[in-house]
Amino acid sequence: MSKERLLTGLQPSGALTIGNYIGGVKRLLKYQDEYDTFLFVPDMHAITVTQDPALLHKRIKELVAIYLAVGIDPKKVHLYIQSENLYHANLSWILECHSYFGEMSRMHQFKEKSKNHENFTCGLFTYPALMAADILLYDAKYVPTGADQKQHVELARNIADRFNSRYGKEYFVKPEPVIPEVGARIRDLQDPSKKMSKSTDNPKASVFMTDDEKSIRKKFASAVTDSDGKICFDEENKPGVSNLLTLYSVFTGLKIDEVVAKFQGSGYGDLKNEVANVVIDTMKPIQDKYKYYLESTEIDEALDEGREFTNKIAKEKYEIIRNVVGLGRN
Ligand code: ATP
Ligand code: LTN
Repeated sequence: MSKERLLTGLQPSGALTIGNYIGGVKRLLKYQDEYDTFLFVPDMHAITVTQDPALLHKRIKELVAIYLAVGIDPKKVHLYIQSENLYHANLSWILECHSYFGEMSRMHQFKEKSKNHENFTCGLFTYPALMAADILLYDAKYVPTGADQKQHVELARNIADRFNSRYGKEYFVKPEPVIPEVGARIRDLQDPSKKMSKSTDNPKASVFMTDDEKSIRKKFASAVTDSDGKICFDEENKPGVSNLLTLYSVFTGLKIDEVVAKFQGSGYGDLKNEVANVVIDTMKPIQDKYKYYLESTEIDEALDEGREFTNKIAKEKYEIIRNVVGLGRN
């Protein structure tokens, strides 16, 4: 039996944090064996806000290098760049013409990102139609994302439904969002009331997957804790210490209780030091591979292959849809 299709993308909006690693990238390793997996870099989504062109090129490459370094196998996964496939934008236009201003206006991410700016782009507003195109082009059944993207996948479902019923056939597969069960949410090291995020303004707040040993140690050493000096897990009253315990737990596989027991009688300094050790031990081999891939031809080989393969599939789907809505000659 052929495998079901799963598709996802991570924006190249900055270096990945250890939060992204735990909550996003690591999951992909399991998916690549279980599903027909499409993993792409949504670079066209990135330019909905202003980008430095040279930096964007660099980040796209770095993101692919990280995927390969953690163990994404391009023999199993279709790895490609959104902008190298013109059908995404073409289908996006057709889908925009099958979506409503009202529903787009209700998207939380748009409301959030536009609220403090006078000049936001039209692309920021129509972004969910492009995301729907990314998904519907490939008949993807499952779409793993963070919780903030669930509404966009639901919109893609609604657009698919509307399109199918308007044209009287199941032209598009209705995708399902796959949101991780409330697993470990890694928190900002300087303000543990927030989640650790790659687009932070404070470099001490996030540990990046590519940070060197010295900066990882420094960042954990200056992580905000509290003044009572006791090591116990209490996310509400001791979010900083609980975050460190969570990190130790996910990086070692020990249960939280076991971690708390292990650190009884230790000070915060020991805990921070040990957390830094396990993070460094996990990241070091990934970083070595990352450096290797950045210099190798394997990134281009994987992306060329992904581009060829996905262009064929996307063209077929796009031609059907173009014809169905009455565009061009039939
Ligand atoms: P940005 O700062 O650009 O919004 P982000 O770091 O908040 O990025 P997303 O791009 O929103 O991350 O999410 C990518 C993936 O990483 C998602 O699967 C999300 O669940 C996971 N993720 C992001 N931050 C964390 C975190 N702090 N802890 C656990 N998982 C996380
Ligand atoms: N909007 C997503 C990235 C993204 C995506 C997609 C994810 C663009 N197109 C299609 C899954 C499927 C984000 O910002 N994380």
